[in-house]
Amino acid sequence: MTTVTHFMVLSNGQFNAVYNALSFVFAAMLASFVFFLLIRPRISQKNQAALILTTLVVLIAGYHYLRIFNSWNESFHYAALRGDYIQSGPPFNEAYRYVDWLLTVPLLLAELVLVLRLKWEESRSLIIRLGVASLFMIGLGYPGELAASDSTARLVWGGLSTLFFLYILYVLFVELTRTLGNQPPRVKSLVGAMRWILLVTWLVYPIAYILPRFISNEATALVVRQIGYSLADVLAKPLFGLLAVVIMILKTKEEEGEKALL
Ligand SMILES: *C/C=C(C)/C=C/C=C(C)/C=C/C1=C(C)CCCC1(C)C
Repeated sequence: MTTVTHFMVLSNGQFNAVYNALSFVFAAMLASFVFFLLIRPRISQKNQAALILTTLVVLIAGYHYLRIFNSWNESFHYAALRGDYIQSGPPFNEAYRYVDWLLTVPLLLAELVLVLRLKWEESRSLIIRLGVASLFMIGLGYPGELAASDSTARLVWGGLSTLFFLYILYVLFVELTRTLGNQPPRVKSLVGAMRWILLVTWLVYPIAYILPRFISNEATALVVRQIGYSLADVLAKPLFGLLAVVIMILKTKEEEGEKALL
């Protein structure tokens, strides 16, 4: 949580860049939520579990973006005489993001496993281990987020959190690969794409976490972080979900023949 305890000033451009980014992400979450609901009848019964997860993820994230957006608007006020924005309301609350991740990250990982429709014992073991690791990754990151940006505490908590991040990557890129042998080629390449999107977009979060250490201007650091998180969230949730839906459609077609064409 970036609790700004002293007076911060944002230029017009800085304030609006974050305002527009947050508003855009809210729209993307809302639109993908409606899309996932509408596509439901075209997805077979066996693929519904993964579809429900992706629908919940964008619903939860959409709700939190609304709260983050409101918090942003409440904590800065336009100073007409100066032509910039002054931090004058309650502190901008970034705890919403951590609550959001605590719920959506295990769901996203379960979605990636469920979309493959492996044997239940295999899926269960993967989902439990990925879920527990993700709770540790986020839970351990949070105390560091509260610590000062140049503190050792931030590095230590961030480092512990990263160990669990590496474990998740190990499970996805080593263990999961072993189970991909039985998947049809098109599904294999889509799962490959999902894993790469996951890797590249999830790296944004630890980078944004450590960034304030290297950007000394507090306002710039805040703006860069918020825009970084916003972009990562659009790719990691709606876009990731869209790829999962394409896999579900392919699997539905496989079961029901061509009549299930989109
Ligand atoms: C939709 C939200 C997603 C996919 C959030 C993902 C968040 C992470 C991968 C966070 C990772 C962190 C570290 C690896 C170290 C520093 C602390 C965190 C929590 C930012």
